[in-house]
Amino acid sequence: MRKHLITSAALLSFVAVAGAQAETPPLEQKDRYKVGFAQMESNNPWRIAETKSFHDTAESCNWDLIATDAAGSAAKQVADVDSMIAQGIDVLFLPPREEKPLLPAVMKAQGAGIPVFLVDRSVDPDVAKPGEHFVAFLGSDFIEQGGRAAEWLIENFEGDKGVIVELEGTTGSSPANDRKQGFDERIAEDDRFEIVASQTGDFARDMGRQVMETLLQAHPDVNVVYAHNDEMAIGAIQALELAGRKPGEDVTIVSIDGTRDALQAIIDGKMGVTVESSPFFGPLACEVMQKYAAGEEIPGWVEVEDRIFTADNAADHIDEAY
Ligand code: GZL
Repeated sequence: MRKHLITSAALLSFVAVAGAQAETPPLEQKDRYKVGFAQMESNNPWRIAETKSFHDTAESCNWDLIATDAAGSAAKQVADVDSMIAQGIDVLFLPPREEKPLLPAVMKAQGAGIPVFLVDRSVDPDVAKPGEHFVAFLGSDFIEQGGRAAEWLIENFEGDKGVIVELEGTTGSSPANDRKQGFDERIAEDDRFEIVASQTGDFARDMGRQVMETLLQAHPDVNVVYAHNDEMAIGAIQALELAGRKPGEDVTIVSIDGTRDALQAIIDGKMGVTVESSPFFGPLACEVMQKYAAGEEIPGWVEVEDRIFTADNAADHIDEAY
């Protein structure tokens, strides 16, 4: 804890200095750019699809791309950014694994005169501001995603009593914080539902399965699972079937992302809905970076619009899924 406090104190003083730079560093227009993409992990289809999206965009956007993988460690993700700064990148695209631990990476890049774009997740909004500490956040409205999952459940659940187990994403990450807030606030408006347990599965399939197995023991009457992402939802389906339950018949599964396995689970009648959270950030990153280099004003939040996949349309979209 003491180390953390030192970091926080050091960080706050650094922010005070960095905060003095009201503007984010400029990006000069040039033929080729040395671009850093510091990925947090590659343990699920979503992460793999996002990283591929950046590699697939590099040549068409004149990027010499330096892409790293922190294997699920926020500390290593910070170290990866340090290394990119030392290599003299022109611009940094960062999906911060957790809101607070990645603040030093944002501040160091800013302090080194490197414009930072946060993709797919953000950092602590009480400390770092768009247009001041980073150029912009490119990503979805996670609160709305959680709210849409709850709305689908309210509209489509036919029972009198919904006993909900919630599988949360990575602790301290902006999607986990906001998807919880959005769902919990909206579902509270319908008194048929009660969230009896809420626990992190770290956005991972196997941990989602393990947590579901444990919560099923404690709450055998569960008939709804809300997972913050499809990987954990698929893991929960595995746990439920191993316990003799019938997902889609005696348990309603609601989730977020839109992966191929989730769309297949919807087609198979095991999952009710998945709210899209697209991983394909490469083209958007290119477009926004080019506008910034051209001196255009970039909004602090470049919002990605999300579709919703149900039994009505899953088969129409599975071929484009990842
Ligand atoms: C959302 C992204 C989340 C996905 C998960 O933008 O941060 O992280 O929803 C992924 O599947 O692990």
